[in-house]
Amino acid sequence: MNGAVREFDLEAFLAEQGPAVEGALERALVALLPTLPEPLRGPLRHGVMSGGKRLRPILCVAAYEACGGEVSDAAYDLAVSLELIHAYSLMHDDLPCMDDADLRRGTPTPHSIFGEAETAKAALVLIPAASSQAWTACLALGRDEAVAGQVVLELNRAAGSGGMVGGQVLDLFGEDQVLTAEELDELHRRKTGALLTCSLVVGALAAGAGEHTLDTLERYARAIGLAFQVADDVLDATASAGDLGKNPSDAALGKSTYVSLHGLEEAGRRAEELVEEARQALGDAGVHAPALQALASYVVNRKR
Ligand code: GRG
Repeated sequence: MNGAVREFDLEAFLAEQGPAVEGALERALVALLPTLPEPLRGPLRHGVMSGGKRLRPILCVAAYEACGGEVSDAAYDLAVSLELIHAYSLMHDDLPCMDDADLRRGTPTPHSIFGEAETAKAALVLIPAASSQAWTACLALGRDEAVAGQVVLELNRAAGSGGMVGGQVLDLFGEDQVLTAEELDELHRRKTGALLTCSLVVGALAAGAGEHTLDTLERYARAIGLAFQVADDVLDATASAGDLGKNPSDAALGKSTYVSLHGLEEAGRRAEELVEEARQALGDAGVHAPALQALASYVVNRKR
């Protein structure tokens, strides 16, 4: 572990990010909810405001700062566009036609409180809302329309069939099958990795980063994206529902995981290797980003 990581107070950093992210999510909802019929407001608010680590906006803001951006409300407004996509994905993922989960983040899932139909509809509202939010925030940060357009494109690519939706399809079709190691990597690069990677790319683009820095952050992001998923599989296999805030489900759904394919010990080793790879990417390129260095470890050492 290098000195920068040792000295960086991640707990204080996360404690500071929390209210800023929640505030930006609240601003987004205040604009969005009045445009919707009443029955969609409950599931939407619950899906967006039920907690969570807020990792994607935190990574986005950390990348923005690492690339010289000055943090402001607009930076958080941009960052939460990623969380809006993430929130929709979780609302849909938990529906009976997908992973059929009643519990997430230690609380009942939106459809188990508000019903499937209203939850499915409310979640869809978040997809265009995220694009509008990203566009407006980029312009507010002083970027031109070309950069704002690039940001919206990256967001939609990451969320789409080449990214998160495509990964989810592979996940659903992979149930009760033994995937190869390559197939599992590809599934998670898309399902989880694409949006995590996009979080850093969007933050960097909004700060006006050049190609070299963008490449570096992408290398970092791809490594932590996979590390995040390996850690997720380890947690699903080892932690209790109380600790996870949701019911472990991989085995029950017959999913191939890093643990089922490689075993617990090897999965843990792989996660650590990926964290090192992420840190190395920053170090090699001379990107000074203590928050990102520390977040790489957090991704695998988190408890839920
Ligand atoms: C199949 C057409 C079609 C669409 C599906 C539902 C969906 C679109 C995609 C879901 C993909 C998905 C659930 C990805 C996220 C996986 C994951 C590891 C979520 C947990 O993320 P955390 O740990 O959660 O960051 P918190 O609660 O901290 O926000």
